Formats: sequence, C-alpha cells, structure tokens
Amino acid sequence: MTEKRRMIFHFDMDHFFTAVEEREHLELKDKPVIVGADPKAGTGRGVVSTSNYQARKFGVKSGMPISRAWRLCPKAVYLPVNYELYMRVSNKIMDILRRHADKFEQWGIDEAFLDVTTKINDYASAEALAREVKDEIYAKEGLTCSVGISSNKLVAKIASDFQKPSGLTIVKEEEIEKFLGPLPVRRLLWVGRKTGQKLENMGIKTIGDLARYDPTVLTDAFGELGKQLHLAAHGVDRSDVQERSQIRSISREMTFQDDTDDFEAVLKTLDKLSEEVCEDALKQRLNFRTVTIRVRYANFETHTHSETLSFITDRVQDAERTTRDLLQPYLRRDKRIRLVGVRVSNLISSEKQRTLVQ
Ligand code: TTP
Ligand code: MG
Repeated sequence: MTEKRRMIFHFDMDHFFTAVEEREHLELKDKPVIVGADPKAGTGRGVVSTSNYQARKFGVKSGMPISRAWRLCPKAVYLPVNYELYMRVSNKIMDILRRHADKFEQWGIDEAFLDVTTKINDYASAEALAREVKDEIYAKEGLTCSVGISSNKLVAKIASDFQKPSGLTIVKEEEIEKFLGPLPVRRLLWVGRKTGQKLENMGIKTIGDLARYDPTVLTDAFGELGKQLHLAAHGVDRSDVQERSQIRSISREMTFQDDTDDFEAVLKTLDKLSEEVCEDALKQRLNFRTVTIRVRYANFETHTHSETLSFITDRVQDAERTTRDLLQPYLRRDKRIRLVGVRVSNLISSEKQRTLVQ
C-alpha cells in the first residue's frame, strides 16, 4: 500500500527575541537591535542571543561574542534577555499553531512542525492555510514568521529558512532534490560543525554533492550517521510530527572518589552514565533528542554543554557518541575532574515513534 503524501508545515518566527522587543518598544523601530549579554562598551563577556535584520546587515550573528557585535555595530540598541516575556509570547503563538494542526510538535522557543495532511488536498490549499495562520499570528501577536511547506519535516524546516523574513516556501515532493541540491551541506539538520568540516574535507560542499556520494563510503566514514546523511541528502525523512512528553529529562551523575585526570576512566564513567540514562528512558518508553553533559572540575568550576540531534533516538550508541564529543573539549591536562553527568531531554514517547531510517 502506498502511503498518502504527507503535508508538513514548519513555522519559524522572524528574529524572535528582537521582534518581541520591537513590538513592546515602538521607539526601536528601524534601528539595529541586539538582544544578549551586556556589551559594556565593548568589554562585556557573553554572547548575542539574536539581532534584528538591520543589525545583521553589519555582520552581527546569534552566538557571536557580544564584544565583537559591539565592534561591528556600536550604534545598535543593546537589550538584556527577557526570557519570561519571550516564553509568554511563545506560548500564545504555539496555541495558535496547535489549533491548526492534526499533529503538532513544538521545536524550540520559536518554531514548530504542523502535520496538516488530513486538512489539505493540494499545494494551493496548503499555501492558503499557511497564509491564514501567518496572518492570524500577525493580527493577534503583531509578529511575522516564515513558513516552509513540504512532505516531510526535514525539507519543511530547510524551506522555512529559505526566504526569511516573512517568507513562504513550498517544496513539492517531486522538486525536493532540485531544491536541496545547491544548498550548503550544513543545512541538513544534524550536520554540526565537526561533521560539516569532515564532509568538506572529503570535497562535499553542497547537499547535492552529498547526495551523489557513494553511500558505502559514507557509512565507512560515519557509521550509522552516514546512512542518515545519505537519506537526508535525498530529502528522505519519515519521522513523525509528535507532541512532546510531559517528563522533561532523565539524568545521572557521578562524583569521583578522588578528583581525576585519568581521562580514559572519565570516558568509561561517561559511557556507563549514558547507558543508565538510556536504560531508564527505555523503561519509560521514551526516546530523546537532546543530550547534555555536565562536568565539574576539582575547583568546582562547572560546565554544561548540550547537543540537539536532528533525529530522535533511544540508542545507547547515540548517547555515548554525543556525550564523548561534548566532553572532549573539557578534558584538559591542567584540570582534574570531580564530577561528570549525562542528561537526555526533548523526550518523546517511543510508542508513536517511527525512525528516520526504515
Ligand atoms: P532562531 O529562530 O534561530 O533565530 P531568530 O528567530 O532570532 O532569527 P530568524 O529570523 O533567523 O529565525 O532562534 C530563535 C530565538 O532563540 C532567537 O530569537 C534567540 C534565541 N537564540 C539564542 O538565544 N541563541 C542562539 O544562538 C540562537 C540561534 C537563538
Ligand atoms: Mg526564528
């Protein structure tokens, strides 16, 4: 039996934090605005959370040190992060979006996937519905967003980013490979910095390059991830749009008897914690998408570092690989480790879960 073609929307608010600030403070209109750490006239620490499109013209980007943003655009209006306000607005937007979907999945503070398969017969009516929802958000919340429409989540998400701000991009099923081909390979959701670098070293720059690459070589180089990369490059993604679970996270941590710089032992402990967390998730029939490590040095300096995978998993190998990657920069010859911890979050019931790879 052939499955009915799905119709998936991905909504992503435009320059979300600054857009909310502009709405609250009309005097910000037409000025470059940056939300993030205090720049302290160029000496501040911390990073840019986001900036509006006027500030982006100067090269300001999310995640950039705030001191750098100051050098690029000293005349911008700098505002602190008002997370509570953005959460309140986000909740209202999510309520609007949820009402229009058969299945709904929030994905971060300002984005969501909607499965509207049963409401829609063709791309023309999909576009009409997406515009209706966009207009409703603008009318009720005074904010613009960008929408991507396609037959799966992967392509819908890439499409929503294609014509920002206030864009609407439809990628019909038969046009997926043509659409993805010229885009940089890093657009594929789980191609992080390291994987992206490795692919570039192999001469793979665009998604098209990846799609044409011999899949067995990819599997040799990347293991299971190689298979997923191959499918993703062809725009294949069977993952479902699904509500998140109520349980928010599962975690374990371990304090060493003596502070240690035996990194092999630390990594072994980390693997053990990953295993326990996965076992716990399995018992509760939960899959996860975000993996976080925590490390505390002998002097009690503590760091946490997360990675959100673009696929949902309950596999110990995924947890182990990710936690090991995350911990690597913290294994320093000059610092003994007191504690390590592993947490998985973004949990989803495994009963409803279908994996990306068949
Ligand atoms: P994004 O949707 O990635 O960015 P954006 O909405 O600001 O801009 P765009 O129009 O390109 O979608 O992230 C949503 C919010 O999450 C963003 O407004 C601020 C916050 N954020 C951070 O705090 N740090 C980050 O590094 C990123 C990427 C986002
Ligand atoms: Mg956004």
